[in-house]
This record gives sequence, structure tokens and C-alpha cells, in this order.
Amino acid sequence: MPAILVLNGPNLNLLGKREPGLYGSDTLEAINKRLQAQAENAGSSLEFFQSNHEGALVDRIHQASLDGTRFIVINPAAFTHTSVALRDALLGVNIPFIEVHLSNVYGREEFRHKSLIAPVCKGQIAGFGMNSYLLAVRAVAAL
Ligand code: CA2
Repeated sequence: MPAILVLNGPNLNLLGKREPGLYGSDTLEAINKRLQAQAENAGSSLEFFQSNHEGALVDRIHQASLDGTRFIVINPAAFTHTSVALRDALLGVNIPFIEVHLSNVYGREEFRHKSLIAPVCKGQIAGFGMNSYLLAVRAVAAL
């Protein structure tokens, strides 16, 4: 039963409530429900955490090294492009992780093309909306 931690960064709590054209009309709760159903079928267990605060995400990543988390799926949102702290935390706990994005960040503004997380992740999935998360959890099962 691989324990997977699904982390979401700033503003993703607004999913489905604002900007549906860009990020889809599903709420984060709806995405998590779909993930939970998929994981149960695959015999995996999931935990979810979202925060708008960099330090809270860093703390949750540290906790993951103590609570039996085997894999992290993370959408760092805007912190993707800025956060050395998140990158260092992810590397510091020595847990493999996948970076996911709802949108295709490479088709958007130039500042979104740079990810501080991508060079150190197992792999990145971007551009498939809710399916980016579902594909990531499937990838963990395959690993
Ligand atoms: O495409 C993604 O998943 C992003 O991580 C989303 C981030 C963005 O900064 C990244 O470049 C790509 C933004 C998340 C903001 O989510 C909102 C949802 C609804 C309304 C407003 C913001």
C-alpha cells in the first residue's frame, strides 16, 4: 500500500470557483475525490494537503519523512517558478516526487517556463487539467 502525499500550492483552493477557462471547473475537493477513488482501486493510500504559505508546505514535506509517505505528487503552483525553499525541502526528505500542472506551462508566459522543481523531480506532467493528477498517481503505481 504505497502512501502517497498529494500537495497543492497557493491559490489552488480557488479551483472551480474562479478562472474556469484556464484551470477547469472542477474544485480541488472534486479532484481529490477522483484521486481517492482511483487510488482505492489501485490499493494505494492518499493524503492531501493544500496551503497558500510556502513555510506550511515546507513543514508538511518535512513531516512526510516521519509519517511513512513513500511518494509525493506536487503541484507547487506559483512556487514552481520561485521557491528554492520547496526544492530544498523536497530534496532534503529523500522521497521521490512528481511535479504536476493543470495547464501547459510551456505554452504560457515565459516566466512559467522555468521550474526550480523540474530538474530534481522523477517526472513532470503538465497540461491535462485534472488528468495531470490522475496520471501522476498512475505513474506512482507503475513505479
Ligand atoms: O497549471 C498549473 O497547475 C499551475 O501550477 C497553476 C498556478 C500557476 O502559477 C502555475 O504557473 C501553473 C496557478 C494556480 C492558481 O489557481 C487558481 C485557480 C482558480 C482561480 C485563480 C487561481
